Amino acid sequence: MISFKLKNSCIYNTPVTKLKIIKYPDPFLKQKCLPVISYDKELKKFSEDMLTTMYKSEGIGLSAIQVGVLKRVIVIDISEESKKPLILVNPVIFPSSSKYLDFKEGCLSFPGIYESVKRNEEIVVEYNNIVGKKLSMKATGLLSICIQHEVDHLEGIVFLDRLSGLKRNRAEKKFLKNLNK
Ligand code: QAP
Ligand code: CO
Repeated sequence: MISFKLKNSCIYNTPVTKLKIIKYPDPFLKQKCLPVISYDKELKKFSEDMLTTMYKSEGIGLSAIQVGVLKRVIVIDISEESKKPLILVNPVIFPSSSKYLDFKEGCLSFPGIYESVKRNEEIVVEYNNIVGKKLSMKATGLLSICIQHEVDHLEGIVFLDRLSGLKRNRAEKKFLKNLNK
């Protein structure tokens, strides 16, 4: 076999992959994710694959744990035409008002169920971008809810965990029943 190395070569098309989304009640989703420490091209490719997976599944948010990776990475795009992707690495949330909001949430790990969850209306999120630069932003409304939902996943928390006992049991039963259909 002849091996050689091409000089000045360039990859024009990086293949994008749709990752498999882990569904509830897989116990994998209960784990805690670890901070990202290296901002390399593998992390960049992974976050792009997460976005591809989210867009193909018609989601607005996805966390790394949902695709089997225990790293503190989330991707979000709440824009109408899927053109404003956000990649947040090692995100930390600080509620910035005492106002709350009830919103009917869904989750790509719970296809078909939607339940109303109470969350902080306004937050500041500190995070690193894809090259490891420390940034912070204020978020309100749907973006704020989505960031809180995705950061919960990094702690092994799913949205049903945020419901009261009775509502939670009802929603869980409904979801599990539809699973075997
Ligand atoms: C989390 O969830 C979220 O059941 C992201 O059949 C949701 O992208 C935060 C989805 C709402 C705030 C508000 C769910 C797609 C997508 C499904 C999602 C489904 C297809 C959920
Ligand atoms: Co979710």
